[in-house]
Amino acid sequence: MSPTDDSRLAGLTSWDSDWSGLRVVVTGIGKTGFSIADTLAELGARVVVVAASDDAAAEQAAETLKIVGVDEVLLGAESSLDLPLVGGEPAELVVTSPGLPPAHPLLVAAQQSGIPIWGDVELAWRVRQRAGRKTADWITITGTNGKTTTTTMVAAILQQSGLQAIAAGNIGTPILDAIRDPNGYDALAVELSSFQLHWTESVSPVASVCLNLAEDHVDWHGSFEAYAADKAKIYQHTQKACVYNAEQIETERMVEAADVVEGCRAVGFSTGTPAVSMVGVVEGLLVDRAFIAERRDSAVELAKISDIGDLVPRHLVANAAAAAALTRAYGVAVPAVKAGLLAYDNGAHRIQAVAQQDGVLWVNDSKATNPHAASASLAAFKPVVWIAGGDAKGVGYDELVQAHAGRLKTVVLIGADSSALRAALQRHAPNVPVIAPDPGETGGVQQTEAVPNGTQAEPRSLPGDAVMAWAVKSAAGVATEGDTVLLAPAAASIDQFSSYAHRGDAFIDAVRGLLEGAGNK
Ligand code: UMA
Repeated sequence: MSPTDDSRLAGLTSWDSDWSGLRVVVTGIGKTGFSIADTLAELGARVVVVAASDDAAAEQAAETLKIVGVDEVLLGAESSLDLPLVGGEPAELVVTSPGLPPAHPLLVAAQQSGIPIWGDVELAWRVRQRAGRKTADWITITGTNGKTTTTTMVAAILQQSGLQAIAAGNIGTPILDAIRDPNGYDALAVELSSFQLHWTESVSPVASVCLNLAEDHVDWHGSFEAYAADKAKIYQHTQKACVYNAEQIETERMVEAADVVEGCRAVGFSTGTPAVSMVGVVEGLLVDRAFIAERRDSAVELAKISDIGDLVPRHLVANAAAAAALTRAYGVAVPAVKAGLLAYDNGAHRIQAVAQQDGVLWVNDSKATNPHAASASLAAFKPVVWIAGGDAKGVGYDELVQAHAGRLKTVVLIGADSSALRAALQRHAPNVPVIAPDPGETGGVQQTEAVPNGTQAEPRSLPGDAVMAWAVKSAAGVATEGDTVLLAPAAASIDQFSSYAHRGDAFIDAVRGLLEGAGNK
């Protein structure tokens, strides 16, 4: 069989199709690459994995993949550049991780040889149907900002409506893991990055949204136009509703140009009064003027904006309106939207908007006590003045800093010893300014260091309050309109505070104290 036998690939549209012996090269051995290779091995394909990484995690993943039936794993920067043979013959398909840009030599070689390239999302869509299991409906979400928040809200609303549903995709759980869950799901809230959309052709979501569009990832895509074109693919083949941002015309234009399923509607979301066929806001209420029969002259209340949280910044209102539009399009009943938005509020100290003044949003995510949790909140904002550090618990920060370097405007370090985080910043974000406590600036810090050996300080005598006041003041000195100051320490609090709640309260007190002081000037 020639490497370009498209008819075989065209027939691979379910888990139960004949994948056996298909010769596939998989790129990457991170979360995505692992899920792709594992899936293909289970399907009976012949798989060679290629990845630049050759650290302990990659070696471990390679060992596991060999055990589950992957033919070969080639690790290391040099071997990752060439397109390998599979069982001595040319590959019939490449399935790639999102981190590799299309200009990557291996992908260019595949294209030049006429070998099709899919992403994990394309593969997941094709294997989503499996005899004897539920087939989940997909609601797909992209946009430059707010994807993760909106995806989380969509999942919460779906769950509150009684459906088995989770958030998956770029948000962190590879979509192939969600697809292969033995219990199955009714619906998936799928966050898709522009990288994933680039390699996706067949996905046909029930409802889809591009939340907004701003310049991002130009290095990967080659140009802003190419990035925008990949974002626009979110709307392809949508079945019921293409949801667009009524406050950003580019997203409406994408919908107009999209090739959708007959009968699919364009539905807007807005943070203002909604026109017909929109979800928007009237007098502090989130209202639906799209999915009710009497939409020409009335609207139905879905939730109060205050249901989302105490202080709701505009972008969060927009995300909630989009999530409501997507889930209403799917047929979710009105009360589930309110219940979902209430459930979305994960409680105090978890991505909690504390104040918004002079265009700067102050967010408390003291509960982010490890890099993974901090990653989720960092992903929700840009640009970020990041207050971070604490008891690192021996974890590494390379991946976290690498993933979010592009969002960081300045980092303000707290914590008795934040050397691990500082080193990672030096390695992966060398141009991002780092502000660290200077002896004398935060009397409290010096006090701890001066505590005689073996003396156990009482929790409240820990220097946390003074450190936090210093950190907030330092952040205020660099934050300008449009920035978010985010406390997401990626570390435990016990070195300077009695608990993460104490650390969060210290942040809230310091922010309010500072802003009230500024307001009184
Ligand atoms: N690799 C190469 N050559 C390269 C680049 C990478 O071989 O040139 C290999 C690495 O050696 C490694 C693997 O590829 O083995 C890493 O793959 P990856 O970078 O695609 O990362 P994953 O661990 O698979 O995580 C990906 C997403 N990462 C990216 O898109 C960069 C995660 O989104 C996502 O959560 C995960 O899949 C599950 O779906 C992160 C992200 O930053 C959070 N996304 C960007 C964003 O949101 O802006 C798009």
